[in-house]
Amino acid sequence: MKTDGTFPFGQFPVLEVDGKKVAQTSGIARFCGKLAGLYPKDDDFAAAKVDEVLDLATDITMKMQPALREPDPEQRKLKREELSREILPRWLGFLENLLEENGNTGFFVGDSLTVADLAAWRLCGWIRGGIIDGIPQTQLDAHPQLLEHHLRIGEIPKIDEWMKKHYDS
Ligand SMILES: N[C@@H](CCC(=O)N[C@@H](CS)C(=O)NCC(=O)O)C(=O)O
Repeated sequence: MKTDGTFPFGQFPVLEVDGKKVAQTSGIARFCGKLAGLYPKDDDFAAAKVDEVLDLATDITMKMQPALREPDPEQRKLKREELSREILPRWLGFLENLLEENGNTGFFVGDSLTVADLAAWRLCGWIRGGIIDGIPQTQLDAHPQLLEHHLRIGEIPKIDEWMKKHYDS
């Protein structure tokens, strides 16, 4: 199927670099991470662990879609209750496990910031931001390390600055 070329697969996100486009969240995140020094360069296993978090974040977003896109109000309410009670606790728990498995360094991979931390931070910010009806701002409270990670990453000065510029105005 041909699209008009604006969105190669008819989906967000798309990144345009020097007039050329690249789609798919993980590929874009890896590209940006490499440019910014936030993706492992010489350690293929660490790189795979970053990819694991990027793809898990995408999986969680996909798990949320049926409840987010349900058109019938009654069904939507039921689906969002299930999302908050069962689906999110299970999948956010997997993210929390990864933080523990990395030895509670405060980061998902190794002992410094990578695009894996940024992906999880923004996913959690969306989930606990109070903008999704039926998903409470306390959704992360059952995952204390993930919540702590989310709050701490958000306090990194450059990230705080970026949020103020893009979200608070
Ligand atoms: N595999 C893609 C999935 C992207 C995706 O599902 N994008 C959604 C928004 S979150 C979209 O643009 N869907 C088309 C639509 O809503 O019409 C990725 O990871 O980037």
